[in-house]
This record gives sequence, structure tokens and C-alpha cells, in this order.
Amino acid sequence: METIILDGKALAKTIKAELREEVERIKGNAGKIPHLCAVLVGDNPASRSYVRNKVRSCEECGFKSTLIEKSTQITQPQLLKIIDDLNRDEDIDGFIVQLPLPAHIDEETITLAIDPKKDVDGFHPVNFGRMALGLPAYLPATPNGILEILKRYNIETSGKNCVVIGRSNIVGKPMNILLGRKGYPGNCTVTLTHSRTQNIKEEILRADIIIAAIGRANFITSDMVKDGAVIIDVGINRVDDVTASRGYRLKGDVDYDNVLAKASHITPVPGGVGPMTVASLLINTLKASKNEIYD
Ligand code: L34
Repeated sequence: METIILDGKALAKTIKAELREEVERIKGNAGKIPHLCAVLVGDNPASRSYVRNKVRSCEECGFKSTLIEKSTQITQPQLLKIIDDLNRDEDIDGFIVQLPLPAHIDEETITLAIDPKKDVDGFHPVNFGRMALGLPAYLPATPNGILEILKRYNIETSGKNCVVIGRSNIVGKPMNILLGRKGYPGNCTVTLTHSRTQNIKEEILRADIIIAAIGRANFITSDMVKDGAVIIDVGINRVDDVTASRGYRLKGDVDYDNVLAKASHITPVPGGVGPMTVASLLINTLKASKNEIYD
């Protein structure tokens, strides 16, 4: 059987066109134009690129966007002041503080300072807890992007063995919860694996659906993959490549070329989960502007 490439880039484009239509309608009714603010600290090149994609996507959808850029030297109190201002700014529907932050700033303190109503990343404990309980919440962007891929490609999830690799707060942990919940996509039997998992290869070999979020290029090799598995590759690793114009290439956590023939479906890197992360953030921002989760 031919492997189906899960085209996150094309899907994100479709979703953005839908969002744009909705914004046109809102404008026609003199409603609130969704307004996202992104706070970018420091000069991490990957973070810059991701935030640039977010701002550009806002423009494509007719959203308002504000970018606040600060140097690595910013102090934690200064950053907390910015967050407090954003919490109070009536025009801003939602905002994010791009991670990672410099080592002298405590990410947990920053996350806790964001008003859950404006936490369109879904990282605040209130949103994470509501998600875990199945209450209305902003779902974290990468996991929600993955659910959208599964949904829009009509991939069966009920009763499937799903193995999540990596237990980060922003991908592995929420993915474990979301795919285990009742409904579609969901009803999976989920195994959450990590650096201390014994016999990780055997665990992954049992998977009907693999969610790879490890952060190591080519970690998942073809000997770890069952025939017909659905593979979602969350990794975006920069690998040096002198032949590439930027001096590097993006590589997933999956050894794509060698795994391809075994997979029934697979997301490429780039052009898979990344663009869907951005689209999901916009979906949350629209919800925020319509007070859909909180009022
Ligand atoms: N606060 N921090 C906060 N929220 C987030 O949702 C993120 N994340 C992750 C890192 N830190 C964050 C992102 O924005 C990862 N992430 C993200 C966003 C966009 C893309 C990848 C990761 C993306 O657009 N990827 C493109 C290629 C981009 C490139 O050329 O570098 C892709 O096709 O995969």
C-alpha cells in the first residue's frame, strides 16, 4: 500500500483560509477582530523563525498581531510587567511568551503570570487542568494540531495502541491525555515513553500510532516501526548541512527515508506538525476573541 503523506502545510493553509473567511464575516458584522500578541525574548534563531511564522499567519488570516521583542538581558520583573500589561490590555485577545526563555528567567513563574483567559498556548495550569478533565480549555497548539491532522485525514484512533515518545509539558504529556480521552480523535490505549523506558524499541513496535517528540534527529528507525503504523513526527532538529543555503537542514525525530515504506501515514519535517502548531494557535486566538472558552 502507498504511504499517505500527512501534509500539515496544506492543511494549515486550508484552516487559515477558513479562519480568514470567519474574520471577514466578523468584520462585516463590526465584531471584534482577533488580536494575538507574541513576546519573543533573546535571539534564538529557531524561536525567531517560529514567531515570524505566527505573525505572518495572523496577517494571512486578517488577524491583528503585535510582536514584542526583548533582549536576553531583560529581567524577570521586567518581563512580568509586560505580561501584566498584556493581561489588562482590552484589545489583546490572547498572547504567548515564546519558549525557551533565557536561563535566568523561570518559565513556570512566567506561565503562571498569564491570565488563563488569554493563555492561547494552553500552558497555564488552569488550562492544562481543564483539558485533562475534558472541560472547555485552550488546547496546547502542537497537540491540537496533531488532533486536527488525525481528524482531517479520517485516521481511526479508537482502540488503537498509541505510543508517545517524550514527556514534555507542551507535547508528550498533553498528547497522552488527549488521545486517551473518550471521543474522536481519542479512545486510544496510550503508552507514554521517555528516557527511562526499558525496551523502548519493543514498546514502539506495538504502536499503531507513533507520536515522536524526543528532540533527537532520526531517533525512530525502521526496525522500531510496525508495518502500517501511523507516524506523527513532532521533532524539528537543525542538522548541519554545508550544501544547504542556510547551513543546516531540518530533520524530524523519525528516520523518514527508511521508515517511509513501513508507514501507512507519516508527517514530513518540515511541512508536517510545525505549520499545524501555528494554525492551532490562530484557532485558539479566534476562540479567545469570541469568548468561547471563558466569558
Ligand atoms: N510559548 N513556545 C510557546 N508556544 C509554542 O507553541 C511553542 N512552540 C514550540 C517551541 N516553543 C513554543 C512553537 O511555536 C515549537 N513551535 C513551533 C512553531 C512553528 C514551527 C515549528 C515549531 C514551524 O513553523 N515549523 C516549520 C519550519 C520552520 C523553520 O523553517 O524553522 C515546519 O514546516 O515544520
